[in-house]
Amino acid sequence: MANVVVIGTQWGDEGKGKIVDLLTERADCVVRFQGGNNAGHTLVVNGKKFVFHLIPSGILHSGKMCLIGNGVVLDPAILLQEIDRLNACGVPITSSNLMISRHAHVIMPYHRALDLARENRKGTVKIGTTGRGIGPCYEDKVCRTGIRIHDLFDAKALREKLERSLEEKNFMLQNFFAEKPLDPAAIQEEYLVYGEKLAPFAGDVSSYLHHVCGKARNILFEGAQGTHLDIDHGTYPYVTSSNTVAGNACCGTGIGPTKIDKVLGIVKAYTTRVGGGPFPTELLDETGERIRSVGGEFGATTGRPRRCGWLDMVVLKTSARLNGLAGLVITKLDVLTGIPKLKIAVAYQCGQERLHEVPPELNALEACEPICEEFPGWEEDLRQIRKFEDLPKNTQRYLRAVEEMSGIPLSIVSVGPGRDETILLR
Ligand code: 2SA
Ligand code: GDP
Ligand code: MG
Repeated sequence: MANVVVIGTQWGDEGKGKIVDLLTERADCVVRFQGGNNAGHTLVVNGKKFVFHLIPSGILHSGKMCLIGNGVVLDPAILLQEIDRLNACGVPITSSNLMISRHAHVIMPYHRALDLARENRKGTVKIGTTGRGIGPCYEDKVCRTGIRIHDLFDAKALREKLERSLEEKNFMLQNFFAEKPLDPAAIQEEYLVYGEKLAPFAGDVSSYLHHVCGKARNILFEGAQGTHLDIDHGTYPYVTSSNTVAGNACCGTGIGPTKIDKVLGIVKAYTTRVGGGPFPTELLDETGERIRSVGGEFGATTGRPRRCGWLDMVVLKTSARLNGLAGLVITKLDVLTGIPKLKIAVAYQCGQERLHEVPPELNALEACEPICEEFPGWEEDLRQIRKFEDLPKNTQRYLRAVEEMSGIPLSIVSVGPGRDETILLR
């Protein structure tokens, strides 16, 4: 292996968790670099299901270091719950397998309150956030009023920051959203306890990774959400509040770009999206419903039904450019079994223009109609297959078409949620 960034190429939930778990066998450490507990990364190992929101998906392998970088926004109660749950099921979490950056920003109760209040306000654009306080926490980071992990270790500094923040936040909550104000003393008390519990895990993630890189060892960078949810490059404003593209693996952990060897793009064999925003290949019919129920397409954090549609090469080609993809992993191929005719969008018709990449502004994208190519489906169950040559001919044709159209070589194919339900190509 090498230092590899694993990125979602669509709108999230491509199966990044499963693939990161699989690749961890060959890695030394796994690091999250953006997002927070809006993410839901699912692993199925020996028939047991795990959903991780903050803890990197390599944690089930013993002897591997999992790290949460400075670019992550961290809700301490959720992280502590995940730690407790893992400890309870026989996966001990200690400072020798988990490190969190002292510089990661902390999601506070007012971040969650503001996120929900904005989403619930009538007459405004609904992004369809997860309601976890992600956006407001990143706002405070950029505004330089955020609270970071190391602030939870200093009662006086924490109280001062809380009072300053709450002056403004309570004004907004009460006067603009007609919500209850929050009490700094109660928050201070609660968060100092979190600080005490998290202190053993806090460290300098950048230095740790630098040391690992110095020894030419293998780091996996685990992306969350997907490329088209990127705050700069995604379908703004229907995006999350962090940079989800591969470039942020550096900023979100504190390592230099020369240390990244490869970017692997995870592609679901069809497309899903949860939350608002344009989705050119969305299927609002029986096929969409069938994909949702066979694929179990419900939010791993909120349980919301995910919108489903055909695979979209315009989306994938744009992702290839934005991330510098060197390899593809296609997941959930088994979900397409039994659909007689499959479609892949190969371009968009936008007025008189034919586009091969996602147009940069939302109104243009909303006016796009997908131009689809049809592929014959297959009836065979794929979940027992472990070699590319053993896949039905039509499945092979579908995969080769994705590879040819994207120009990116196929590395791995996933035919089921289990760690072993995988075909390795190279
Ligand atoms: P937020 O909460 O501010 O990040 O929401 C902004 C948009 O980002 C989308 N988003 C996601 N999309 C797909 N999967 C995500 N994780 C969960 C999962 C989602 C869930 O694994 O299923 O359980 O609902 C995720 N997180 C954020 C979100 O839908 C908004 O469109
Ligand atoms: P992530 O956010 O990208 O990690 O993806 P999620 O965990 O939110 O959603 C992916 C879902 O698909 C999870 O329930 C996985 O267990 C499941 N999954 C992953 N790969 C496959 C696959 O190849 N086939 C099937 N049927 N399910 C898969
Ligand atoms: Mg997910």
